[in-house]
Amino acid sequence: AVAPEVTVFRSKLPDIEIPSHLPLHDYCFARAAELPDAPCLIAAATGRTYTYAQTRLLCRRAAASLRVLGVRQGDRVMILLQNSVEFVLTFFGASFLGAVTTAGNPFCTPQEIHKQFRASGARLIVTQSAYVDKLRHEAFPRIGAASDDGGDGNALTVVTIDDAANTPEGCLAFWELVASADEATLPEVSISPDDPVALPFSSGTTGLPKGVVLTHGGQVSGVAQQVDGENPNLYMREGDVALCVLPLFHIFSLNSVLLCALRAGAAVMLMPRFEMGAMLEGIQRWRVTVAAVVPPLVLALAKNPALEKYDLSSIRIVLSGAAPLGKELVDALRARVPQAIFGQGYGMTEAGPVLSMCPAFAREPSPAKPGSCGTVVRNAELKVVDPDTGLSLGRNLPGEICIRGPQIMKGYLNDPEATARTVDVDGWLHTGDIGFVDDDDEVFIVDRVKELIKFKGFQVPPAELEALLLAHPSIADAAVVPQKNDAAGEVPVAFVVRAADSDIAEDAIKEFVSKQVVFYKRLHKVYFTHSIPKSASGKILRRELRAKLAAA
Ligand code: AYL
Repeated sequence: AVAPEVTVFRSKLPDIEIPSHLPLHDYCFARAAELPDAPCLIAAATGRTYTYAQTRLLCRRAAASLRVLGVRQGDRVMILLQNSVEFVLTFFGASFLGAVTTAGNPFCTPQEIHKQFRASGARLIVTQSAYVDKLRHEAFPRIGAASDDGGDGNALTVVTIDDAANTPEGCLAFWELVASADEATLPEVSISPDDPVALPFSSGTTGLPKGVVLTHGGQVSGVAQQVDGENPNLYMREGDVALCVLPLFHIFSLNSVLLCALRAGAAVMLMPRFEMGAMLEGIQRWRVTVAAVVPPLVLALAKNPALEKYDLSSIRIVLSGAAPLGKELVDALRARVPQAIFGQGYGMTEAGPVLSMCPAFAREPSPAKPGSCGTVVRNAELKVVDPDTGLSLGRNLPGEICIRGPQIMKGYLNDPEATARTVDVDGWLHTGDIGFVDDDDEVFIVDRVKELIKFKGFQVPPAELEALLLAHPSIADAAVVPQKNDAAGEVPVAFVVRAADSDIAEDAIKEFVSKQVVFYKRLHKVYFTHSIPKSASGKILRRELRAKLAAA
């Protein structure tokens, strides 16, 4: 039989040489020797600035500290922090040892944090004192130094970044460890490109959150595809200041802001949380040039009259990602930041994460249309397939977007079945996104075939909420689907079949869920129904439920 023809879309920019043999830390700090005194990290909250030489040295001391605590190559370290210098030091500290970082959202509930903690196999958590009570939940091992656990080796080591005087009982003070660490004691670690470096969690196209194994070689490739070469797709250079307000525990900020900025020799302005006044203040004070945002942030900026009071003239790039950005929204903000180029990146945690990037961000820019997610990154292949037949589609025909290249995940942690469902034998990663490529090679995302709900760019896996609902004795069956929402993009809503004789009310169900989940997973509405539509094989027919909502 003749193999069916495949239309493969490539970047308009030529492929580049990728130094994927380098460990991620060496790759990202490659310019530190040349730019020792250039600003690397700016802690917006305190105004403290760390040069490239200082940052690299502190990362190596953080590595030495982790090693003293028993962290070895291949071990997992959990970070539960808002954006901070300590986040960066821990991430690279682990990398220097060949250890793997799994970063969690500190606002999650103890149960949610515990799931990631347990699945990752971490034994050490770097956090701040405000979150330590969550780790005292019964699900976690007892907090204590490895030596005082009675010898069973099961104690949980917790390092807190607060002033030493505020270190909670049983925890260790980050800066005391770093101050007494000797980077000269760091062993030579031999790291191969295939070794894991980061373990973010994502539900992918179906089911519960899973660990996404991202390797040194993969992350080096993913960053290089954005910022390396003669004509970088996302042009950043020394002197640039990148706004880092999106959480580093999400791959967008970690990869496209932190790792890309460091590789390019730019500075990263770290903001612990989104607070409009502080953010505008920081942009003005530190002359931010590259702002990574999500659509709800664009909306908040566009609506805020206070913008007029700040000098935002330093911004030259506004990179939006993680959710669709409409033309109207861009137009609303453009007037306030007229000199900036607005564009999108399209990414997925499993894809390493970037699939396509606005070509107007390149050193030699080419235009992008409103609503487009840019063109596929260099050194990668993108195709669009019919979601039913799997056959490749040509230009302007919407289908499931697939990506292949050195940047994609190695697989899901300990889950070969889920990996095989997502990355096929030919190496194509199936995104579960519906989109098309137009005559100018620009990618447009139009829909999603996967279950995922996105609240302000945060992942809300329906399967997780459905499992919680089904555990309630008054609920016989349930399905959770996205509903369109102006402020958040999408919000999760539930269809619920009450158990026989139950008259449980909407509020009781909402509260039952709220108590167990982080804020963005809360149900916004409960619709009572007599049955959940399912396929013959028992799969929820989510499309039918979404259509019902659209009609309502
Ligand atoms: P995850 N437009 C529409 N949908 C998007 C976009 C976009 N620009 N970007 C991401 N999505 C959706 O794993 C899409 O459904 O990673 C995709 O499969 O939390 C899903 O979000 C993945 O969600 C960048 C720019 C990273 C974006 C990202 C996104 C990471 C989000 C780096 O430079």
